[in-house]
Amino acid sequence: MKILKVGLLSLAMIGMISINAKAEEITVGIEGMTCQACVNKVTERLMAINGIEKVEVDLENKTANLKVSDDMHIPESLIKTVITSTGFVYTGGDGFMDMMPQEVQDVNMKVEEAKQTAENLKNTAEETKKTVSSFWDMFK
Ligand SMILES: [Cu+2]
Repeated sequence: MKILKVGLLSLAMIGMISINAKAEEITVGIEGMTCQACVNKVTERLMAINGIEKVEVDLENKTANLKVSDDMHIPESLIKTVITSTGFVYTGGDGFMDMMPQEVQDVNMKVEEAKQTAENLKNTAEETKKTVSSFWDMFK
């Protein structure tokens, strides 16, 4: 039973330290949508793009928020093409990785990696503390 407890704690630790890269979040402007059918059409076409996980269209504000899968980058030109070919007007976007110069992208990636490493180290330290304290609890 005690061995099982230690085993479960170790599994929990492994789960905590798995790498989880930050997903790209994009906001785009779309002109020409007039009703829910337009919203559905835009949502459907954008969802068909490989790497897009979630689409939230705001009819009133004429925007769409796109959640991109981890480690995937969606070029602005692709979104523009899809929106235009669906019959609407692309009015610009925010959050695309390809809008930034390569040097900025590289620095951003390094910062994200460093943040993740720091977070992982913190989690590992906390879990080790918990494991050690649970270990001693078993002898109480
Ligand atoms: Cu419509």
